[in-house]
Amino acid sequence: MRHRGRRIVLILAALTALLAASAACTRRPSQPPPVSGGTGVQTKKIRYGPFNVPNINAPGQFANAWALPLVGIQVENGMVSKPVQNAEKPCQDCYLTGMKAGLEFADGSEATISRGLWLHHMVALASGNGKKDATCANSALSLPHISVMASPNNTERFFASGNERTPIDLTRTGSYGYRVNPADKFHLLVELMNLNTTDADVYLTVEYKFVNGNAAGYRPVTPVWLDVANCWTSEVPAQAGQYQLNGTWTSTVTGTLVDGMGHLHDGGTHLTYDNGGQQFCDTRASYGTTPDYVDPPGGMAGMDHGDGMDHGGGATHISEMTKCPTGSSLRSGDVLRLTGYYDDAVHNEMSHNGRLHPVMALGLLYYAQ
Ligand SMILES: [Cu+2]
Repeated sequence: MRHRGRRIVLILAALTALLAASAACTRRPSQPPPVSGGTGVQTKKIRYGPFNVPNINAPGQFANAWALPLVGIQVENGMVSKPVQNAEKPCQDCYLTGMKAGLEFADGSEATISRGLWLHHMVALASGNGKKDATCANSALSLPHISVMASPNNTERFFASGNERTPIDLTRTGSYGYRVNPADKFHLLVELMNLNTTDADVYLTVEYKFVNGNAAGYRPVTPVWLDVANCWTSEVPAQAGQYQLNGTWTSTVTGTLVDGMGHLHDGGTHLTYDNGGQQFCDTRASYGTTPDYVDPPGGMAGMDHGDGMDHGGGATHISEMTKCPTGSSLRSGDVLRLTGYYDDAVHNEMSHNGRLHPVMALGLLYYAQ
């Protein structure tokens, strides 16, 4: 109890910092004009930012720094974690049929691991009528929602990406999309990492595919977020050896799976979902499948290997996660469980100054009725 006063002071200080950070975030006009697709599907890539990412020797800047020690996590150097309120929408009255995140420099070239930059992760939330977060709506406290000054009862997480940049495609089995209404507002949570010895200015990009509201035959999906530290930081301390991380949720949703993904950090091998013990998805991690996800041989100029950061030359990092098969059904009352599998004998976990980086096990499933 004697820590309570100090904790409240910390929380107040963090909320003040968060408000200041949110006010500093500005909207940016989109760069390219919409491109028409053959079937009424349009593509629009929006650039968000710029975000200044501190160098590997500078302290990280976290909007929710106060919350991390409560779950045994410390803020690392070379990282920025920032909420963006009222982020630009690709369309006003439409269905989003696909989304893919990216990270780029001002000149449009990709900011990749091979250049020392990590799209650690991003989360997109939508506020508006009927936008109730399936898995956090009944939670007394939901940190992702607080971060963008919203409530899980009017705001839901509808897209997320890690560094592996898994694309979401809601048209795998038919004409489905994520509904966007004119009054809805988008928000982002962005966490980036820089392993160079100089600060970097980068832009988060999201390539949206969408059909306008009057497109015939499209039906809405409900996003279901599952997470080992759900409604909280999403990150948990890493462990040594072989271990599993679990998250469960009793469904309030009935529908059929039209797309699904999982996200792990380095050290992860695969992530499964089951419904009442019946496995319906096993998403597998691949490492270093393109040169963008491999540390350059002998390291790169400016990348610091001298202080225990385990990113030596040639190390590979998660570059792909396979998608869930479609078609499984979910009913209200079913118990949905996610399990993330880690094994540091198979793939190294990230560490800095001898401390393991926190890990994640999370995913998004999209259900249609
Ligand atoms: Cu992550």
